[in-house]
Amino acid sequence: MRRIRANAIAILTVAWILGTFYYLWQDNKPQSSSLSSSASQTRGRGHGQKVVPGRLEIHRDDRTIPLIVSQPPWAEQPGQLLGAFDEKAYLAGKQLKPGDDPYRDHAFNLQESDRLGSERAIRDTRHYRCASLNYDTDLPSTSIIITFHNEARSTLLRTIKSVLMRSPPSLIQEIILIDDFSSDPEDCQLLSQIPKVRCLRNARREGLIRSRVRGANTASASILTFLDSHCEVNADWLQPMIQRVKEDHTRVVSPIIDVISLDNFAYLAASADLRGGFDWSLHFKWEQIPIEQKMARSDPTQAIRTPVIAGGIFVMDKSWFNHLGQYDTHMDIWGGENFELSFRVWMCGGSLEILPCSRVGHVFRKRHPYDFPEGNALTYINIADRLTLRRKLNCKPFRWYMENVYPELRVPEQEAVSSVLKQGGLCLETRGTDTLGLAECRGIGAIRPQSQRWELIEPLLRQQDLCLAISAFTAGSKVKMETCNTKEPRQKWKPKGTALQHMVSGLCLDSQTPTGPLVVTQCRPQVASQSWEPQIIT
Ligand code: UD2
Ligand code: MN
Repeated sequence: MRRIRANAIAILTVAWILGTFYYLWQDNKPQSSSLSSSASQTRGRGHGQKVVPGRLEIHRDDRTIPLIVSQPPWAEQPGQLLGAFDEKAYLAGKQLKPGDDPYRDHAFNLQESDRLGSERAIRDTRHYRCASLNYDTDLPSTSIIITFHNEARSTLLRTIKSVLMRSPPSLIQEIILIDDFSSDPEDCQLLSQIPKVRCLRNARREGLIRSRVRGANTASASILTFLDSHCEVNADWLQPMIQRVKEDHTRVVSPIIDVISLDNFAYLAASADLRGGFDWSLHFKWEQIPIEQKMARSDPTQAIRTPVIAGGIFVMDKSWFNHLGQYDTHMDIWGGENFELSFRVWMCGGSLEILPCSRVGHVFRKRHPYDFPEGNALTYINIADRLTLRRKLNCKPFRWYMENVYPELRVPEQEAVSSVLKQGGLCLETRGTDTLGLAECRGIGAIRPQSQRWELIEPLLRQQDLCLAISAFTAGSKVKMETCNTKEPRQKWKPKGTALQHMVSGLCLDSQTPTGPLVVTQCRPQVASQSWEPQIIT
């Protein structure tokens, strides 16, 4: 009897383990576009200065549309989309040999991409409210520009096919491929057989910047759409972008860039709360939308202002692209052009947006799969022509950009040394964000507590991302800490002797009673409760 029970338990245990494995395997299958409950992916590079760290927060968003996007009504016979092009022969023409490392040539799993085929259903990752938006029926058409250097056949074809299948045909004027001197010229020739596709081949390696300019110069539509050569566009990706550009031709818009796994090609939804940013080594990064903007967003379909774009996927009016001086064609191979264009767009009268109702998947890789013939160090060349252009266009200075477009960016030159601010034997201290007070000075040197470390980077008095602010412009008002914003008048301070004066109200920081809340009062010279002696922390 005991043996029977033991056997039954063993059988049940084995069945349970097998069941769990089967479930996990199902979940990881690339065909399945559903997401694991939470995942995160970093992207980075091993190429010296051109490392692109950044973080894409991938999450399961239960508010997305549960539909699977496969074929829209206009693509009832996908065969017709490709005309005389022989897909099978094209894909069979270049295949991974048994034993080859599937990551070697493209820095993604080629075997998995080839296995998937050129067409598949993916999850519609938009917020469900996106599906009920209406777009103008007379939207202008666009020229899609895709540059590639030794792209895998299956990923490139999937990019093209997803565009043809998931865009209203009337919006696609043409797809311009620029073959940036790939080793095999046949890819370009074969793909040109697809209706609407034109392929131009560079006579030497130019890099993606000059290749895109070449594509833009030959484009016949009034709107340009740039894509990388390993993308997969999602449902209704194009209409929101063209609509925004049609309404205002100075807008440059990009989609939310979803993640296609470089390992199993699963299509994963990226967070809708991110915008583009950078640090002072000019590394692009995804960052959270500032909290004030997030709070003000009542409509999840609304455009998100972004200081910079990732660079690969965007829609821009052609005449605006030309007016702004296209790209700096002295830039080689890869990198930096997204910053240069982003700054110029903002400073010369335009704007940059991410549109949450437009989603495009992209295979983010961890290394460049191609070489940099001249090396990848940035050599500084004469930029006189670009400076002349900026003057001609009457562009605003970079300071304007920092103050108005990206006030959250900290400026390293001004990165003041940290100090404690002493009054008598006590130190100015924060207790949460709402209360400030005087307390015994704690620790010495580098081990001073964060709550007693201050940086005066005029006009801000900061503690990391929080800044000292007055709550009202009248004497006796309390002070508090809030997210730094150089434009916020309540946060502007300057030293006045040993006092700290609020620039707009002219009032001074005052401790009144050592235990009471800190306030601002009329400035009075040499009053102990208004004296703040900085002592630098070494
Ligand atoms: C990101 C951008 C990319 C570009 C780059 C900075 C996205 C999704 N991607 O890097 O578009 O802005 O940042 O420069 O935002 N290519 C050529 N010739 C070359 C090298 C590359 O045609 O010499 C092609 C390449 O095949 C691809 C595109 O340019 O289609 C972008 O290159 P990438 O995919 O290596 O860049 P990525 O996505 O890491
Ligand atoms: Mn790419």
